[in-house]
Amino acid sequence: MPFTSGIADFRSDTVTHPTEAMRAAMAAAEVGDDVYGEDPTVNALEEEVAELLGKEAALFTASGTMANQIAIGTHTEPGDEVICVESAHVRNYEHGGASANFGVSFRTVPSPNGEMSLAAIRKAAAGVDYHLPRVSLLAWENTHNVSGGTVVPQEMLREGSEYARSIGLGVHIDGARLWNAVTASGLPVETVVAPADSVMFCFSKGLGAPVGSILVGAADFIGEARRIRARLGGGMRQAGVIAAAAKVALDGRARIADDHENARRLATALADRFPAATDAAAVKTNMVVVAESGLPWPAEQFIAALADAGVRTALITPGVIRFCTHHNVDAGDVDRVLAVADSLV
Ligand code: TLP
Repeated sequence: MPFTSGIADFRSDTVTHPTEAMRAAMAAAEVGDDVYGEDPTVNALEEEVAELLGKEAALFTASGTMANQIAIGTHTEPGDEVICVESAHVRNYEHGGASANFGVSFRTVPSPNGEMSLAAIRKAAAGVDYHLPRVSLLAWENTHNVSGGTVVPQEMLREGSEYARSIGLGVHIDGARLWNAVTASGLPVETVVAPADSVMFCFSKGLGAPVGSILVGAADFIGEARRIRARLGGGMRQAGVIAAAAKVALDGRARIADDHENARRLATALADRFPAATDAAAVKTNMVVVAESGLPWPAEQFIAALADAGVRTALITPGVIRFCTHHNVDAGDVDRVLAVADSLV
């Protein structure tokens, strides 16, 4: 359902508003003090998600950043390094949280699309014995945000994770958009997350809930994660109110396929007009990235013309515009983008 404001906001899938069903569930939610483990709605959600993902336990968190930070804090000791792609959210978009909160830094793998080959992981993990910091964690991002919601090939994820575990590393998946990866791959969620010790996903992105993410893993890992969540000030008391909306969002996850179809149509139509700006074949989930270098006008001009037409979008990295689809933009909003592009040509 489009925003009642008439604005089509493609800046992110974080911008969605709760549906009527979410608001009704929030109003009716049974609550308790979650710091005492007494919120029945949070407890039910954590149990359901752990079972769905084939792990032992789960921890509801205020945000994806908090879930990633807790995971890093639980897997590492100060001075350790985390292997991830150089464009990873955990490295670039969490305001230095890993180093500020836990004294951890990153050993990065160059990657245009979130992929890390076995050879690249081996190379990154090599040489730790005498001189280099200990590496204790391998962190994937699936889907990978800044490359345009790309899905990490499952065999690569499995093989790299198996190697990492064989040399004693923990394995975490930043699955902020896990359900987009699951929808695009057609694999059971349990299979997608099986290679990892911990995984987080967000209710507040493609699933469309107003607030909340969840960290999932073994019971002892989640026990320690709960302690770290408290340290970060992340205990949320009567959080059943937001967990209820998250549950409605999770139950409605089949809708994500519509977002993928809208993104695919937008990418195909933009690629028809500006073949060097966007790679339609690469669009498998709910994002379309458009390179300024392939457009006939500066990105800022396109963004401003879209804004004049009530369509919001933004740069995700310098020179790259990102369009995210979600439950508050529809096929008509895709047409609005294309009409602006046509009016400028
Ligand atoms: N991503 C946001 C911005 O921070 C860039 C967005 O608009 O895409 N992991 C990944 C892969 C993410 O994309 C995000 C948010 C997070 C973690 C953090 O989630 P929140 O915003 O809930 O802290």
